[in-house]
Amino acid sequence: MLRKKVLAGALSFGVALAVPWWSITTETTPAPASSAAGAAASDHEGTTHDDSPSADAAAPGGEEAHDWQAMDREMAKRDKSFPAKTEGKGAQPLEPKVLADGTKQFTLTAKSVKWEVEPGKVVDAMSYNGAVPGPTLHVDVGDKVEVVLKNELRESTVIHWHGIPIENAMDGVANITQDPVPPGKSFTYKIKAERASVGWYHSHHNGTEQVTNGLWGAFLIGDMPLPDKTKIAQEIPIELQDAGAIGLTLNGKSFPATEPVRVRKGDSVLIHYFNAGTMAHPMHLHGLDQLVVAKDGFPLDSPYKADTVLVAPGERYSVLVKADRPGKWAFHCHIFPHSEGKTGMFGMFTEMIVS
Ligand SMILES: [Cu+2]
Repeated sequence: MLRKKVLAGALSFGVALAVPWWSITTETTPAPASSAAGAAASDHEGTTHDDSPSADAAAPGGEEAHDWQAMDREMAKRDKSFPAKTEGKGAQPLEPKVLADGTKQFTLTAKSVKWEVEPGKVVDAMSYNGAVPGPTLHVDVGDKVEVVLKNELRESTVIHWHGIPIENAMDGVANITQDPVPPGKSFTYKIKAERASVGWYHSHHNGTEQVTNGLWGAFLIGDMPLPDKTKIAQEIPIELQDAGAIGLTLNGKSFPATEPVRVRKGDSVLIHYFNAGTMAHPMHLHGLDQLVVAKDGFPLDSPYKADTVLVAPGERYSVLVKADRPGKWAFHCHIFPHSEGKTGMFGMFTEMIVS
């Protein structure tokens, strides 16, 4: 309500442009709860308050203002609830069944699931084996691999192996390389793990819905060669989504239910970003350098440092982070409408905690 009034006021009288930038800054920036901030805001006492998230910031002439203290309280409550517990965890390693001839066999069952994206937000998702993202498959170079897709969805599906060298008939694109797998049926994909890869798998049937609703996962082959033969303490997938039932998430969860990356000081961690979503996300890590070592699983001849790595749909970037500064480092998509708003952090935000 207040927002509409404010906007109407600004449009009718053209006052907005007359408001000096510093007064806008004062009112839009959540101030620290200090006495100075309290004094600065004291001229707004007694004005109409609107605690709803739609209460807007700058009012023409500073006559009307929202309740910044309520805003701070709401933000703090949400931000400090991190890491919040939710049901279900995606992107977990899946052990293969080893067949008599040494073939590593995985079974991925496509099925509907109620998926808790953040506390209290449960969506109707599609999943492999009941989790979003689906299990992480990791095999060695030279392995013979079979993946049995069982379709328990109410519509047909297929699996495409993105970034994995493969025979055409196994490429998993409905009506291009195979018939769609109908509900109740299975299909076995045969893959020879030819070379080290940071690949992923996803539906290629009604992809707009099936992928954004949860049908994707990571598929790693071999080990990434690292500069100076760096020993890593952890290898972590960070799988991005921004649409469908799953929405703005890291590994299938929205802040405050995203999982922090916990690292011991001095350790190195290898992170693989995967973008299963519909737009590019600049992944920004505070305080620690990201050394980009591979693009789409291909090791770079000249790794480079960045603090923000833009990951477009379908892409993978592998970054090496040396945890040389202790602290709780914000780690988020730098498109703020994907990660931070007037109710606090949300969506694609987590922390790298170095201790
Ligand atoms: Cu983003």
